[in-house]
Amino acid sequence: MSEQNLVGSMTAAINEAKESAMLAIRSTADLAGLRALSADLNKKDSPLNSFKSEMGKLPSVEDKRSIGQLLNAAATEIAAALESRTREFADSEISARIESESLDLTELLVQRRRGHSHIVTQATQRLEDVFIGLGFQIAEGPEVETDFHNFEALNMPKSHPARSEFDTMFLEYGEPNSVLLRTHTSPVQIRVMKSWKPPIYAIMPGRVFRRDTPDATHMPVFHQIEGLVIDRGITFAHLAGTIEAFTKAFFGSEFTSRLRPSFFPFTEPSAEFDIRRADGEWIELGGCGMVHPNVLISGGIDPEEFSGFAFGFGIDRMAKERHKVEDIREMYTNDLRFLRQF
Ligand code: FA5
Repeated sequence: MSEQNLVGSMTAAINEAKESAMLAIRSTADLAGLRALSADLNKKDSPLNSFKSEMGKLPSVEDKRSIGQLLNAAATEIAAALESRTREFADSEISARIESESLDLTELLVQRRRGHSHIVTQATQRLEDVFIGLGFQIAEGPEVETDFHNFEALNMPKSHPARSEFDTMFLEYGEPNSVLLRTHTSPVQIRVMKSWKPPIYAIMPGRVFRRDTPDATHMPVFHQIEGLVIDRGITFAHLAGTIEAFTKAFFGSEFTSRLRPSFFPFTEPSAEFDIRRADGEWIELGGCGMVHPNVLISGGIDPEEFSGFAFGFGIDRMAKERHKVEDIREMYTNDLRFLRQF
């Protein structure tokens, strides 16, 4: 082959090798493939590198130089293509990783519905706030009570007819009929009198139990709030004034209340406390009266020195009236559609 032909065919072969290298670079699918291709292209016996030894066959210096320049240009072009393809893969791999590792935080933007206190708990807290505002302190007593605290100390000895009004649930514990689920919050009066010294201004909210058949205004388990004031010179006027202030604060100024004569063994005189609804109907909310001297004595307080008043209201009925709920049982069906309204 003449020298001219040799240069011509080497030039064509170098260009072909370069084009096929460029094509291979463009068709690699990922960074690992590109790295393997780069290693192949840089091998000593790769098509382009093998021309470096072929070059020696060229007799003239000019031809060696021109083929050498062609090889260098091809190597530079291939190196540049490898580098730019490497960067392309690296960029898209980073984007893919960012995409796969990113956290979807959109759910945090969705407002979760928060739960809230039950309508009766809300009423209890509001009652506590009203009475704390009037200068009262909160006390609590046990739900499982003794016959002594629930009846005896409240001026209801075993033979007393008023006991039958409280349909009592007794526990099989100790002497028969000596331990029970408290039928009202009044036993807490005795516990407070025994452990605090007058002057006493206390409220005692809690759960009570009676064998009542459920209906629109009755539940076998319900809530009461007891009030007890013991001080020097306390009269029925203080009781009436306190109830009036409480009614306005709890139900609003449009509600009116009345006290009607009644009977409780632990108060003398006694009254029933009613409020008047917008439809004109009177609703009984609780009992009240001046603490009976026998009860003061049971609590270790001298009736000659101190006098006081007490009251016990049904919290469930108050919540029912405040929110105009038709039937008290609705408050305990656990129907979220009902509960979410309050
Ligand atoms: C008593 O329980 C007395 N201890 C109240 C008292 C305290 C009087 C201090 C004097 C001094 P009575 O049984 O009436 O009283 O109940 C008081 C209130 O509890 C009732 O007016 C009513 O609002 C509520 N209540 C009574 N039974 C139920 C029931 N089964 N379900 C829901 N609320 C009830």
